[in-house]
Amino acid sequence: MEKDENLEEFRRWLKERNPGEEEFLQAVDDLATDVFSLYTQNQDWYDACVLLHLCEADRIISFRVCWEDDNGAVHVNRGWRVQYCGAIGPYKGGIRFHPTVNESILKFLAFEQTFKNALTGLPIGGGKGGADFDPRGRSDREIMRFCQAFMDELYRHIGENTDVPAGDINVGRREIGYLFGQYRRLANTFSGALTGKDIEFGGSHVRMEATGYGLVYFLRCMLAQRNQELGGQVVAVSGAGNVALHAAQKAVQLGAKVVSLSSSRGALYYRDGIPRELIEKALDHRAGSTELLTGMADACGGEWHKGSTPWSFPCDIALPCATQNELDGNDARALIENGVKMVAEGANMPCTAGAIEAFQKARIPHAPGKASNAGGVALSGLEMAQNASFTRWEQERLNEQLVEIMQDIHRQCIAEEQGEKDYINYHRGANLAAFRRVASAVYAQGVG
Ligand code: NDP
Ligand code: 2IT
Repeated sequence: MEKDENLEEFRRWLKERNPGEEEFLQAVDDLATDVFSLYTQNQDWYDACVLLHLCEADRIISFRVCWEDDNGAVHVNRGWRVQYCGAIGPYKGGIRFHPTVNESILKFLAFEQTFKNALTGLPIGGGKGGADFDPRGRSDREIMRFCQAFMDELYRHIGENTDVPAGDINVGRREIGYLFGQYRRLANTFSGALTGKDIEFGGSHVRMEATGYGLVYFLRCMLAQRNQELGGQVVAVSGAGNVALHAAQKAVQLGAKVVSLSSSRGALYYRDGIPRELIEKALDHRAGSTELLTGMADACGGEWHKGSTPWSFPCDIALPCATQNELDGNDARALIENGVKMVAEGANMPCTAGAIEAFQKARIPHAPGKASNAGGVALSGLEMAQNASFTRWEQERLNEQLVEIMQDIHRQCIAEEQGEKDYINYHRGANLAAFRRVASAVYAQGVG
């Protein structure tokens, strides 16, 4: 039996080849389950082992990051860049700084990114990077020195036509500024080798907002498909970072009631809806998420649920926007019991396989991150286009393009979905549409 002749054989092969890499196995399994028959039925792709090709990164660079804290103590961290698939364009994807970062997590993120980027329709390949660095409690100078030390190695592997990193967890505008400055000094070139830059040095309008706003634009398409509107819906959001706050802001602007936000230490719940001014003020905060949310709870009279997630609160729509596997089967069942009608992922792979199964069984439309959070990387693609043409586009035009891209991704999901009449399996739709584009590009460029 060939390893890609039968899904069970394929799974066994994959597991043996990537021992202990749970997140990577989860991400590949999720895609392979949906696309396996499409793959085996396409003789060209099958003969060229396209699926097996896509189970291996083009390359993984791992390196030492050595830096000095404010007291002169030296720290040694580990950094990575996973250049997963360059068949559609330069490697593209964020950088994450978090103590939990490891090769499995970055491989899963780079794998997801490859298919997400394909859905945007833009010429961008898939990559992801990061370090096992914990920025919590570090001074601004320490963050700067860490970013510089990280770039001391990374700079030789990236470039506007090679690999273009951006932000992810704990890497935002400030970190991208430090990373870009060090890249510019070392490479002695001013180019669009990173996205998410400050508007004053090559950044794009709407990039900061794009993931959260794009998520809500996608959600609006899902609701419209069912002849529903966002106005008046009760929305539970998790996380309190870039994606969560911009999603909350846009949802409230469009008339929804956002009843929760969360951090790694607990959840804020406010039944009457977190006031818009508080969400907007939060976008400028510099404190950690927990300090921010406990402060918000005091300011609006909301409840702080220490150690909890938002998934036990009643809501119509759930938007997990914090991190991978933050919503499991039990959480999904609690949400369903409490009346959830729709779920759209702002984070990458926030729902476990058990959660997805529970939503699908209950016929709750569930959008996977590779479709619903693609707005961020899409705007990054537009930042690359502006940098390459030495120009800057207006905010309104970029927002319209973001809306169109999210509508187009929604259309692609539906076009692929030939399931039941009354229920759209966005998961399968996104996987099929994305795989079709990546597999065609890999095949057309020859085995190698
Ligand atoms: P931020 O660093 O801005 O915010 C992350 C938020 O998630 C914080 O509130 C953080 O709380 C919380 N969080 C992090 N880890 C955990 C955890 N283990 N358990 C519970 N909460 C946690 O990151 P982003 O908003 O940029 O990213 C959030 C998600 O969205 C990630 O999955 C990322 O990959 C994805 N994403 C990001 C894009 C972007 O453009 N930034 C684009 C597409 C997807 P605390 O401070 O307590 O850790
Ligand atoms: O997960 C993601 O899509 C991101 N972190 C954004 C990637 C990018 O290159 O803008």
